[in-house]
Amino acid sequence: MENSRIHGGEEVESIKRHSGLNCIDLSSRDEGLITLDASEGDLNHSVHVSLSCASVHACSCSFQQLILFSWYFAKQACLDSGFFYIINHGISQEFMDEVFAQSKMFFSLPLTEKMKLLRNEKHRGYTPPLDEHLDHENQVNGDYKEGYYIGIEVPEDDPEAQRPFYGPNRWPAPEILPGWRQTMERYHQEALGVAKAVARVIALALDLEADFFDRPEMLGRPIAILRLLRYEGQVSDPSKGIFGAGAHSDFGLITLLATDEVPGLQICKDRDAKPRIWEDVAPLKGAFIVNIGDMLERWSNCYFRSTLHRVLGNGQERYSIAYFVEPNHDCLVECLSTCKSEKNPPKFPPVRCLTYLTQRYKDTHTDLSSHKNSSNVNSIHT
Ligand SMILES: O=C(O)CCC(=O)C(=O)O
Ligand SMILES: [Fe+2]
Repeated sequence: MENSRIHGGEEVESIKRHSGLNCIDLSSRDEGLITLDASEGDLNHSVHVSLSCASVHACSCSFQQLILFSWYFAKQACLDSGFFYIINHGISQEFMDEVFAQSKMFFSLPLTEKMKLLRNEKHRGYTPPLDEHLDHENQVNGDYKEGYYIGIEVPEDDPEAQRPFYGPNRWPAPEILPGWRQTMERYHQEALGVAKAVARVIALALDLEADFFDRPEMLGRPIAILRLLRYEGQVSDPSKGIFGAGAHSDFGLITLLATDEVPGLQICKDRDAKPRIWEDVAPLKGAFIVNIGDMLERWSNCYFRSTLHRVLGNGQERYSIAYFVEPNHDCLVECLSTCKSEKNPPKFPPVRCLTYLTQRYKDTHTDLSSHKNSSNVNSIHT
């Protein structure tokens, strides 16, 4: 079903219900086998992919003839929309439920408590509503969501702690939220394992060695940022520039997104289309929604596209957990040898990860000094 929104006599966007995303099943990652389950359901495809091997091993399953196409499916997921689900990723449902429960407990604290943990210049801690403003062209205010950033924990006395995006995290006091820190640290670690597994599939899909992204300057010592999110139960109105999260693409290599059962996420496969067509991405219990970030678009010379997405509030409170995966500060993000040719020269100049990421955070986040009197936060909570 499709419907359109008319703004000033001009059709500005069109909503197409239900984007059928590809689904990759990671359950065989320790077996060294690649199998393909071509079952069809709500999801377009379900693919079993080995992540622990660089090449296709013999496959004893009855779908042998389909093995040849397995990378095609992995690749297809990236080419189709830059978004796909992964299931059987190894993080248990019980643990995911616990992370969501702890996230809810944090956000239900009084605003004054949360503001004590306001994000710092290293992007650690609480981000109040409107702190992020993702789409300056179409949003009147910022995003109607609050968040909490947790990065790689680097102790103060470690020289690496001096680097941007590294250092100690901000943690709620254990008397207020017992076990919170332990839960988030464990999730951070487990999510990084899943991200590395997905990065191996992506490397293979780009005709690279499977461990290409495992190198120290990449995901060996990554900038990986966990972000808890809560959308207040507000109804978005694109015609008035009100969004839960404005249209954007993520900055890094990939993002792993876990959501509750409340819908709201939409993708737009062609950012230049007029009108833009937005497709709903349905929540899928137990799955991560994976999307490709802008650095991977640059690495792959636009072969894999980072897809525009946004969140529309429908009046229900909504929780999600994003895990943003970026390489090390010093990583030079430059066109991969497998993605360029004489006829297809690099479309972007090389850029250092830190330079790029710093700029993107600056472009999308409020100046920290504006929170000094925090009147913009209070005004939307009264
Ligand atoms: O909450 C969601 O579903 C999406 C969040 C998102 O896109 C982001 O934080 O970059
Ligand atoms: Fe995003």
